[in-house]
Amino acid sequence: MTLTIDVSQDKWGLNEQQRMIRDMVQDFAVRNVEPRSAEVDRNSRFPEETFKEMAEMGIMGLPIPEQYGGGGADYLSYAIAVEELARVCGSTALSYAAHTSLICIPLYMFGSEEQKMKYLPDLASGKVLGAYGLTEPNAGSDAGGTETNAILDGKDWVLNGTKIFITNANYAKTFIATAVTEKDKGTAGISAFIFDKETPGFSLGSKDEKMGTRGSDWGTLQFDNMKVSPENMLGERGQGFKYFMQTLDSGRISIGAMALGIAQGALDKAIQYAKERKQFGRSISEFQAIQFMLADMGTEIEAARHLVYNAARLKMAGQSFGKEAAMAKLYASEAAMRATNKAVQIHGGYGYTKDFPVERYLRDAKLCEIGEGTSEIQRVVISRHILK
Ligand code: COS
Repeated sequence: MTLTIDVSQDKWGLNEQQRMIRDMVQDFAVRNVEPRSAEVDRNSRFPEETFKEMAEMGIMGLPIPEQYGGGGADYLSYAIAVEELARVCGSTALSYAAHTSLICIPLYMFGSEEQKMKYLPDLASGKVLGAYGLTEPNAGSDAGGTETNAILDGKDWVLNGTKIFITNANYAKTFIATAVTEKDKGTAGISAFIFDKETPGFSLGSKDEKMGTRGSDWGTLQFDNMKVSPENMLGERGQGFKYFMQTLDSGRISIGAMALGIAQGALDKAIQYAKERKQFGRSISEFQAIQFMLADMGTEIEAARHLVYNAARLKMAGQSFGKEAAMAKLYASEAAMRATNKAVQIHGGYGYTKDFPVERYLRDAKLCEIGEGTSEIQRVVISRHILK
């Protein structure tokens, strides 16, 4: 039997378009994103200029079909774009992922044709930024415990409540948020609404100081008798919880990709430092203690990449992928914590300073164990699938 090797595929089985997108985003990340990464972290500054550049590149709605203003690429290409951005700047990767997979994707998946035509072209082209409101002061892991309510007043819905920790809140123009429309129906009484920043009754609340991903904006959404017309309900009444759960299934692939990129970036920096740093008359990369740390990091990163790419491929093939997405996010984010911790250790005292980027990678990696469902929630999701 002869084994044929498809020369258009590389080690990760990427096709020509996926490799082209990877190379393009990698080049952009190194040239434009990395030079800003330490400053945006230090000043908690959302890099608006980077997002304008990414809009010009056409990657803000990468997995959305071109007819709606998107890039028409597949989900793996999008995950790779997140990975390459995270390799140099976790903040940029997070805001990018939130915009694309938490706003563009649910609008595309659940929106009516009118809603898609109204909102997607501006969002997917990156002309405007989007934000997604699920989390509340009393509804974090228990997303079904949503307290924001929507009451029918004539033909309009009137929303009251608060959403917290919302990525891109202060820079977004279009929002999607959940609210309880039927109190006695549990999660089946939750609906989702699309609205604009200028909607009367909507305001932005205070902004908490973050530990990591400090260049990625987040904020509080406040609804005080915010009136939303019935045409702005996303999809069907009472389906909001399920829409958001499905949105998070996809979103978790991108947080896995973000963790993978952070881990890879930390390994890149650790290898460079280990080769340059001399102690006891030789490069520290010649010491087995350092080599073993690098070997563990490399092994876990490859395992994480297999999980993330596999989850993306299952989604693309139209197969069930919720378990695999949760596994990819869980493993990649915990591997990123181990890898970034080792990268700081390899840098020694210098790693503990702001003069080297690895301490930022460690702080950014922590987000991946919490955002879009904590590691504990991923284990709940995985075990439910396994026991089903
Ligand atoms: N896709 C489609 N439907 C889903 C689903 C999914 N991934 N997950 C749950 N559902 C459906 C269930 O099938 C159920 O429908 P029926 O009532 O018709 O049977 C309904 O949604 C309620 O599901 P369930 O009973 O499992 O809800 P729980 O309250 O137990 O919550 C978890 C389940 C814990 C998994 C959910 O609350 C969760 O993911 N929490 C984390 C939230 C999170 O990630 N927050 C971070 C936001 S950052 S943007």
